[in-house]
Amino acid sequence: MSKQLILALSKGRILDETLPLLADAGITPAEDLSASRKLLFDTNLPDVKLVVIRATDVPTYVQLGAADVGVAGKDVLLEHGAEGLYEPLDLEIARCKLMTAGVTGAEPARARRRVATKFVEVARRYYAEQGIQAEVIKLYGAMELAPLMNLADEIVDIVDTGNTLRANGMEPRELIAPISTRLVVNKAAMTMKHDRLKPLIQRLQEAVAHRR
Ligand code: PRT
Ligand code: MG
Repeated sequence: MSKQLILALSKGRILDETLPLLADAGITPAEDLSASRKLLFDTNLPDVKLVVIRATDVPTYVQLGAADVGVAGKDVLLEHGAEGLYEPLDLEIARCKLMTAGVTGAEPARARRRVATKFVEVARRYYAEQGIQAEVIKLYGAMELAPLMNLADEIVDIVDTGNTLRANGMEPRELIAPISTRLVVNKAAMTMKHDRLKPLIQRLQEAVAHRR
């Protein structure tokens, strides 16, 4: 295994908040990420490279060792599973909540509940733990539409301000998990590249603490 470090960053809303933390830890991209169509970037450090990928792909890259380190939302990690990954640090950015939600004022269906979500594993686990029979329906976006269209009784989705739910006649119901962005590390890399990873994690931890 080479001593090069590859960091997998989630594109989308997490990226803008990740870059200042990385900068504080001494890592800056060699070019403007948003101005480029590239996916693999050099940094100021010759042995550190960045890949900028779909948030949902980050755990896969790190788990399989294509990247040593990743930055991903806890929601994505809960859905993907933690096998082969260490989660040494909460970056405390992009905070939100994984919640159930339903049509405002409507009673949750008592019998078998139809639940639309992109978080099918999280939803299955949650309803099973609650002892609620649920039929989980996989969607890739616009979960808020599902109850309005009578596709589902409830959704499992990310809630921040609740504005998206309200705008669609829905309300949050139960909290499944508080969410923030986490640093994940490939388990083998943590051992093999410990002398490179330990100071990086340390510096990121200081950057996070500094922001509190
Ligand atoms: O594009 P892709 O399908 O991969 O993901 P995405 O566009 O849903 O999300 P992206 O890439 O912009 O960011 C994803 C990560 O940001 C998530 O994995 C979370 O960890 C984190 N995060 C933090 C959020 C939010 N806040 C958030 N508010 N991800 C999504 N939202 C969405 C939510 O899906 C809902 O549509 O915002 C809406 C709710 O916001 P409120 O304020 O109206 O409640
Ligand atoms: Mg997106």
